[in-house]
Amino acid sequence: MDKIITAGKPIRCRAAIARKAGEPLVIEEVMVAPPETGEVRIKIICTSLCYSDITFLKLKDPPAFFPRILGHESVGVVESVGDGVTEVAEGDTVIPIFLPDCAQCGDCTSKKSNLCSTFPFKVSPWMHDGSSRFTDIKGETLYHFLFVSSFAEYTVVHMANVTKIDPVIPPNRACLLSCGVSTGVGAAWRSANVEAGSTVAIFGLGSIGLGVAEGARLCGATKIIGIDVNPEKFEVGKRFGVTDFVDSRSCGEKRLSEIITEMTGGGADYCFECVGKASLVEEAYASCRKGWGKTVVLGVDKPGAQLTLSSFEVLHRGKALLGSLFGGLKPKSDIPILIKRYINKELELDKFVTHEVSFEDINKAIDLLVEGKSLRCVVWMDK
Ligand code: CXF
Ligand code: ZN
Repeated sequence: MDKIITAGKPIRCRAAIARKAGEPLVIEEVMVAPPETGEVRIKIICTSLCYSDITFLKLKDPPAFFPRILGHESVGVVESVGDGVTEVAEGDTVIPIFLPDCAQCGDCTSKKSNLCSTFPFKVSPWMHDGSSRFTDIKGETLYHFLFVSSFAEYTVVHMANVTKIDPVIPPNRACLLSCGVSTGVGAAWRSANVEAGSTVAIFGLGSIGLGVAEGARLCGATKIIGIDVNPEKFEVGKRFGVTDFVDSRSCGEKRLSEIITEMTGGGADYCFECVGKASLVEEAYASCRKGWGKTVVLGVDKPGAQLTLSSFEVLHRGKALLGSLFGGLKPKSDIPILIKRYINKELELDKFVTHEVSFEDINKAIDLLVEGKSLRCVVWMDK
């Protein structure tokens, strides 16, 4: 059969649209415009759910926008490329990643940063040029999400947000590397640079916290303390290398940081805040070792949330506090390394996938995550 030529023309396909805050996604036919200069159109193979999709579905006001195509953890195949695209070609397997990497600016060429200056990361409802490639069947514009919008059979992504990968990794594992798991693993590996023999404290054992545990285990940490409000998380955590557990609701008179300081003989070498709560960042900072302790912030708090740290403590304790988007990973150079480590059976991705559903059941995947029943639910577009 002759191949249907789609390049250069709009594609009509299905997408799961967030029409109203807090309501189930609606699968509808949409039009996906061809890629503009520097962009690619991608046929999504599978996508997984990250908690940020839920956060932006539940929010009523900006930075939430409706109608919108959510989704930002995925893998796909390039269907067509826009002008000037040389890095990938039709048929290549790619991972769209919310954090841009132009590979050329002063930040992208520096080992010290993963924050691109040419295409600064922002929580925007548009492509980088301020426009959309999606319309619904009535011609109404649909908003993008985190430069990815993977809850669709086809999406358009700028090359700064695309990493070409070796298709040897199965798609239902590759998609995990787009956000949550990479963020956790990267935070231990790149942001903190955890050394063998270190002590680590992880505040919040959701997928990101468990990703940190996996990264810390890979780096050779010997004591990995998991802290969570739900004691059942310890059993889950053990499978990810968590060696000790603190139930943050049963600290009695003591502050969490007193308990961690006692357990580590003076404070953990590395603390990771994976919940998104300013008071927990303060507790994590108080839990890390004077002189060399490092606290890494991964959780996303409410807009405007402020930290309160004693200036005296900051001066006298000599600790570091670091923010970490995408775990400090540089998408184009670090994701291929993580894939090699998965293929070499070092990085364990399989244990993060607790459920798999077909696209028609995407709302089930949302419910599983909201109810705390899944770590990662993979949604197959074509099964
Ligand atoms: C997050 C990172 C911080 C802003 C919102 C989205 N990334 C992915 O989940
Ligand atoms: Zn995410």
